[in-house]
This record gives sequence, structure tokens and C-alpha cells, in this order.
Amino acid sequence: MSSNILTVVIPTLNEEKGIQATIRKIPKKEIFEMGYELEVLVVDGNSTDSTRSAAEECGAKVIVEKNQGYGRAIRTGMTAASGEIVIVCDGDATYPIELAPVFIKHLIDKNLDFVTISRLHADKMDSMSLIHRTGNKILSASMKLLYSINIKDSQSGMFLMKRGFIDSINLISDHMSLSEEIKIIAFSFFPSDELDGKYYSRLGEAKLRTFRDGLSNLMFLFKFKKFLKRSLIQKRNSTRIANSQLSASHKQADYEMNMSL
Ligand SMILES: Nc1nc2c(ncn2[C@@H]2O[C@H](COP(=O)(O)OP(=O)(O)OP(=O)(O)O)[C@@H](O)[C@H]2O)c(=O)[nH]1
Ligand SMILES: [Mg+2]
Repeated sequence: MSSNILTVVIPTLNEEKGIQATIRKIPKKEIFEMGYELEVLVVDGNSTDSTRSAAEECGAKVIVEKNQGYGRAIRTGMTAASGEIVIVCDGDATYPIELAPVFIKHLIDKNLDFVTISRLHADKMDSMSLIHRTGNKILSASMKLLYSINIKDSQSGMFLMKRGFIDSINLISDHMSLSEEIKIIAFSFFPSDELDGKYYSRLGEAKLRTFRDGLSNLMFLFKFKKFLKRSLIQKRNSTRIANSQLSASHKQADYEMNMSL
């Protein structure tokens, strides 16, 4: 059996009601039987409740990323992850992490780099409010129009990816737009797929600010278009990198400044 590592990255902000249920739903035995060692990384935005100790009680490693936002937490988690495969999901027990083995199998068998899990299927739709469903439809339709990416749930917070994908991309979102940014990059440049999942009712308070985050995510879709190509890490030889390092770092700083939402 190989010693591959599978990392589950969970961003949290005051999720004491949901974090243990989320971690306990991870099917550890099946993951082990598939040949993976499990690493659970909780990236906490300085919660003021007992999220961190609750996560540690369940065996998670906790990283604190003070008040930097959802997107920044995921970027930190992806960088810190040791896994060859990384799965991201919320700490509120809404996503079907218990189905991880099915999703991992799809990622591997189909030779994909990225798989996102849709919450929008016929049954169990009461877990998502009408306003969120409508906002999601508008954002997914805008993604289709602007990027020709035809997925049902552009805002899903559950996705799986391979190490090679993580090491090939630059992500810039600090906030909720991270979930659409990563899908745009994946579906534009890498073998990717969307699978139907489930969506359970949330435990604890939502952190998403419906109108502010919805509008900000819509603006991101428009602004990101001209920067999309910069999402790929250029593989150049070391001399050229040394020569161009200064201008590249300026470009990256401009890029992040222009895109900061
Ligand atoms: N570290 C960190 N985590 C955050 C931050 N904001 C939100 N989160 C976590 O990111 C995940 C997504 O936030 P949610 O409030 O669930 O957003 P959502 O899933 O779009 O909304 P719901 O459908 O109501 O759950 C949750 O696990 C939050 O606790 C933040 O600023 N920092
Ligand atoms: Mg959530």
C-alpha cells in the first residue's frame, strides 16, 4: 500500500457547532483502505468561540490566520497541506465529505486535476435559501457567459485537486471569490469536472454576507477576465527567472492590487 497523503483543508470562523461533525464525517477507514494517510488542516480566522480546541480534540492540525478572509484561509491551507490530493470543504457540516472516496476515485480514474462538488440537485434543496439559489444561478450564468465554463454551482465550497494543480497556479482572492476563481482557472486550463453532491443544513451561523459577497463575486468575474492568464505559474529557466524577477514581482504586486476586492 502506498504512503500517499490526503489533506482535508477546512476554513473556519466561529464554527464550534459544526467543526466536530464535519471532521467526524470524514470516512477515515475508507480513506486508509484506499491507501491514503489522512491529514486534517483547520485554518481558523481567529475564532472567538471554541472552534480551535474542538478541532484539535478531533485530531485536526490547526493553523490560525487572523481575520484574513475565506480565500486567504484556503490559500494558506493549500500551501501548508502535505497531501498529493487536497480536498476543501466548509466547517459547518453542509458538504458531503462522507462521499470523499467516490470523488477521489473519479479524480484519479478520469485522470483529472480538479473536481468540484455541486450542491444544486433536485432533492434536499431546502438547505439553500431561495435568495442564495437565485444569486448562485446569476453568478454561474455570468461565469458561463464570460468564460464559457458550464457548471451548475460556481460557488461551491467543496472541491478536490491534485498537488500538480496546486503547484501550477497563483490564486489571489482573499474572500469568497476564491471559490469561483479556482474553478475558472481549473476549467480554463486543466482537466476538470463537476459532480453532484449533497447539501445539508448548516450548523451554526453563516459568515457569508449575501448581498455584499454576491456583488463582490459578480464584480470579480468581470475584473478577473483580463488577468486569467497570470493565474498560471510560468515555468522558466533559472537565468531568465533571475533576470526577470524584479519586473515579475512588480507585475505580481500590480496584479494583486488591481484585483483586490
Ligand atoms: N479562516 C476563515 N474562515 C472563514 C472566514 N469566513 C468564513 N470562513 C469559513 O469558511 C467557510 C464558508 O463560510 P460560510 O459562512 O459557510 O459561507 P457559505 O458556505 O457560502 O454560506 P452557507 O451556505 O450559509 O454555509 C465556513 O467554514 C466559515 O467558517 C474567514 O474570514 N476566515
Ligand atoms: Mg458554508
